[in-house]
Amino acid sequence: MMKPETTPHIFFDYNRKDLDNKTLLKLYRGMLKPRMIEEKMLILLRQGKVSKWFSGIGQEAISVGITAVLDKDEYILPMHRNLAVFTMRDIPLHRLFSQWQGKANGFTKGRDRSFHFGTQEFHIIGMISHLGPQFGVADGIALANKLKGNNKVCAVFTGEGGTSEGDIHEALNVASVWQLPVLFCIENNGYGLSTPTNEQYNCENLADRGKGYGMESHIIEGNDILEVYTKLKDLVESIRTNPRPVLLEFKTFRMRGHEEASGTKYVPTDLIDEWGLRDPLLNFESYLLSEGILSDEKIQQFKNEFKHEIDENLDIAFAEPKIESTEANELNDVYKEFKYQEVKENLETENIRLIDAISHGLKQSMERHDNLVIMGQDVAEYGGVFKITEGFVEQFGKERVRNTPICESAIVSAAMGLSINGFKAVVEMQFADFVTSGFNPIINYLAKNYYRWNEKADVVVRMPCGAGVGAGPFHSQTNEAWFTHTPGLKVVYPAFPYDAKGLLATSIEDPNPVMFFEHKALYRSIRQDVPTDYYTIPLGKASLLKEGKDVTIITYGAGVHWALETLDQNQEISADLIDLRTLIPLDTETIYKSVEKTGKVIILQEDSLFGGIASDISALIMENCFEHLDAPVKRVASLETPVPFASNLESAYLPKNKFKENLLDLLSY
Ligand SMILES: Cc1ncc(C[n+]2csc(CCOP(=O)(O)OP(=O)(O)O)c2C)c(N)n1
Repeated sequence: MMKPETTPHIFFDYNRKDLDNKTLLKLYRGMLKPRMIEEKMLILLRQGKVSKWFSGIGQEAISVGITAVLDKDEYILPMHRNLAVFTMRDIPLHRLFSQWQGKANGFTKGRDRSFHFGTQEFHIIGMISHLGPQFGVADGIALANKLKGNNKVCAVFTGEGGTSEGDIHEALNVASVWQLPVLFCIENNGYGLSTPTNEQYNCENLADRGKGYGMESHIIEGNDILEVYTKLKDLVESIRTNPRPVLLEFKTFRMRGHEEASGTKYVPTDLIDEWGLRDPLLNFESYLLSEGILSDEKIQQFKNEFKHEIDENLDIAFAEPKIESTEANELNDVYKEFKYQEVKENLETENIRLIDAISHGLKQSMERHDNLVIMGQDVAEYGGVFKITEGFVEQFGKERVRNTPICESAIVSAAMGLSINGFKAVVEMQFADFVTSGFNPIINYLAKNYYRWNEKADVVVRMPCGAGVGAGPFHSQTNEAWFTHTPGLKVVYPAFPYDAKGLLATSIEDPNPVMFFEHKALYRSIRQDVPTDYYTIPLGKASLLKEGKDVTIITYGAGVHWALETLDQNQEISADLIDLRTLIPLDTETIYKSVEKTGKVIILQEDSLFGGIASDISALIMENCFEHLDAPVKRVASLETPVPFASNLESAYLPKNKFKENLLDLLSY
């Protein structure tokens, strides 16, 4: 709350309510420490000892107030101006300093910068550069809290610029529909990187948007520490007993540049002066002095204490050597170690379709892992558009089989949050094509998280894919190459019911993110005898479906069935037929062994040619088996066009028909 100009040195009309002096001093010290760290960082920056700095000077009251009201085991998801969140959780300063210098005692082994890290120890989940996904991750963490029934609250931050991102809208909507206990905190500090609020949004207050989401919202004077603290304290207590999301807009101001190098030339100086009068630390200091709670000696004592702590910890960080690593070490941290446990199949089988195998496998995984949650559009009562989850709600309940709004990005982010807070998630893309709308968190969050700060992303994304069903450009793509290119993801692509069931079980067991491709044209056309109980198949092992001597055929998905058909109709061809089953990790051993035997290779892929996995397999063979080759490696793939709708155009697009011709060409080389 602002005070009329009666007391010139104190801008705010502070109301301490029933807060004791100890609490007031804790809040003061909470703001003083990050301010002093920042001032030191600005000096180090000028000396070239720190490479980049995002300043939160002038915004400390928000981080301090929120962190002070939450319990230490309640998750906070800060952004780049929330140093006080880290200091309030008592992270040893030398670890923060090491993090900023890219050293081993930081939180990312030198792999990510500044505040881009999380730490389970301190229940802080740091940002990724893309800003928006944080809100969805908070949804997932809060959903896990709700499912555990632990009455915990989770707080997540964004700047007002970030609120323009679709991820933010999606996550707010999901939180409201699911009534998730999250404090969504917008720090409205006047500017994005350089963009003022009137070029960022066109409503009076961002808190007004709460109404549109069906969500309680409040505007809070972000520089008045007592207003922040007391309002948040009441809210958090109320959310703990009545779980719900709340949208908070904190009015504040960014006193320095976006980062130090970018300056503040575009900010009118009178604005900086005006907000300087509202400095949260100096105002509160004056107030405490005027109330006799603080004295000049006490201030000096606190400052000496913090200066000593900062200097001592800086010495530790500076003394730490530069980080060293090896290629093997770096590669070793792309995936979390997963000790595959074989679950043997039972003898009883049932003759079922690919779609049934996936459904049965998924159901048995739900029975096995009571922390597994399925999320997707129309997956609950309706059973999903392909009916894979039909009957699941009756067996597992709506909490674990969740219909989602149409918002792939927020749901993938929420899956990440579930994983952080102890759950496993399977996300069903209604069609693999729609993964484009959830691309950002898959590529930037799920895939990179383990490498960045060794936190797993225990998520499987199910991808009903592929052409041959007359579904046109937006319901037919087989887009595995977008993911095989991204380190950190595993990519599984079965062609048979037996494989699909066992590989899905393993994918769900595996704590790493798995993109699980399911070919729609095979769903109902391919049957097999499949063991009735739960069993696993290891990822990264191809299967040799046929053995021959003249040529190696490498393929996966629908291609396997096209190759089988071709070989069936041309019994004279003696071929090794390799069904890859898993694209990442790729079973190069089986590939090389076969190529060394046959000397000729044809790779068949349903996706269009350029940049597909066939090209990489071809390159690997050239590099590793060149001496054994009797002919150039041949790749056969779809036309370089989008997938057309009309059936004759679609057949002409797909490589099925030209496969035989290419195979015969190769054999006669
Ligand atoms: C998706 C994405 N687009 C652009 C950027 C570049 N960028 C980083 S921070 C920023 C401004 C953020 O403004 P705001 O959310 O208001 O936070 P503030 O920095 O003001 O605290 C921009 C444009 C980014 N990191 N991610």
